[in-house]
Amino acid sequence: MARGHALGLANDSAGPPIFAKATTGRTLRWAAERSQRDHCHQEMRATATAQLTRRGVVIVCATFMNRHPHVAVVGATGAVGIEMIKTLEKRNFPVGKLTLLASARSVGKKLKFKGQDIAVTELTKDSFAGIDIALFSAGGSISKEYAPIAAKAGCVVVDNSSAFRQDDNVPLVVPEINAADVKWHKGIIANPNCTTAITLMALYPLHQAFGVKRVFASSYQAVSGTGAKAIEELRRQVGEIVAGKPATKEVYPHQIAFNVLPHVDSFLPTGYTKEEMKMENEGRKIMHHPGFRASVTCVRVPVYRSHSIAVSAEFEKPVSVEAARAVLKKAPGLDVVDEPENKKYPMPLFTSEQYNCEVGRIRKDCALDNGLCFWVSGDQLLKGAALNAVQIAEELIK
Ligand code: NAP
Ligand code: 2RA
Repeated sequence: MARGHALGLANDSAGPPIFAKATTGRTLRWAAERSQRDHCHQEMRATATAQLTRRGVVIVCATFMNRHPHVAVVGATGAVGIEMIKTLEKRNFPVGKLTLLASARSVGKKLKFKGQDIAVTELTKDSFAGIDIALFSAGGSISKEYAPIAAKAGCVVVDNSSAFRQDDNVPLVVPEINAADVKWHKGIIANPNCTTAITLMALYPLHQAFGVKRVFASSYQAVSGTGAKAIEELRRQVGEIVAGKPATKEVYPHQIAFNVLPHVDSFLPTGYTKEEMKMENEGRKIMHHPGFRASVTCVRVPVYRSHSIAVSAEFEKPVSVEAARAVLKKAPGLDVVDEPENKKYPMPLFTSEQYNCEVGRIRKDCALDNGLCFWVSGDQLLKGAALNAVQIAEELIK
């Protein structure tokens, strides 16, 4: 079994269950620590948590992960899937074996991993036997159908789609913010929306220091956020227009080359789009901040890669530019690029293919009390998808 959940059982196969009489939190910690120290096979790591029942019995719940896991990428041929493969390699993730899955259309294709050609195979219900971690990036309907099957087969799923993000039984994780939530997964962990993740890389450290109440934001989202076909659409339309021909449309409802579309994802009865509501809904869950409010306008722009977001944030406490800058300079996964006098500010051209997000244009908001404006840019294929997923996988094997 690749992954084991056990109530009262804290070893990798059939060792003695750890039940202990306990009355204090100290005993609970002891039970969890002992389960890891004494009963784990060398090649396995356990995340153990202990719970005190009403009858004073400690129940240890342990989840085991192979330290050289067999990893599957579901949607391996897509814009995100390709980045997942590259990120696993670049970060030297200790992949024991790599399985690449996509639709029947891609069977026969080969993709490189660490200098080797790996053949893509078709995703089926039987694809997950023996797989420890599956990075899903093939759209919401595929995730809804196959992620529960994978989890049932003993695999931990890290899902890039929106299918499980609001499910109370599924942690939604940005490792720089709420890595500890990985621990309570029940087989599926959700990766957040890319625009939300990139915004929170700057907003969350400010929230910790000043307590965010609400944000007003506009996004400038790259076409690769819509997937491989949209990258091709922008390329094709640029060529057509430069050649004096009419732009042909397949992916977007309007021409995207030399245009901007105030339309990302589908419209809700409120007039907002689903994409726009993700900032509030997912932001609340990731930051553990149920009162967080966000009014967002999401815009698709003719940029190939990296999303940018203009944010006006209102805080509980007074915030100065200097104090905000000091906080942001220490934030993990974030670089402050803020020298407008030297024409230095974050731009998608420069954040593309970078792991870190960048924040700049930091200034007091002149229309909000305790308000701050900033501009954040980040590679949504990486921090908004592949990198974040691999970071979650790294948490799983810690
Ligand atoms: P994409 O470029 O269109 O790739 C889609 C992938 O899914 C391809 O590998 C495709 O395989 C596979 N697929 C489609 N239908 C399938 C099926 N029936 N069975 C198995 N595989 C199937 O899309 P993407 O941009 O990578 O996005 C994938 C997911 O990640 C979506 O849920 C998206 O919302 C999410 N996401 C994307 C981004 C981003 O910046 N792009 C950011 C965050 C989250 P074939 O090549 O064989 O068709
Ligand atoms: C977008 N948020 O940019 C999505 C990524 N799939 O459309």
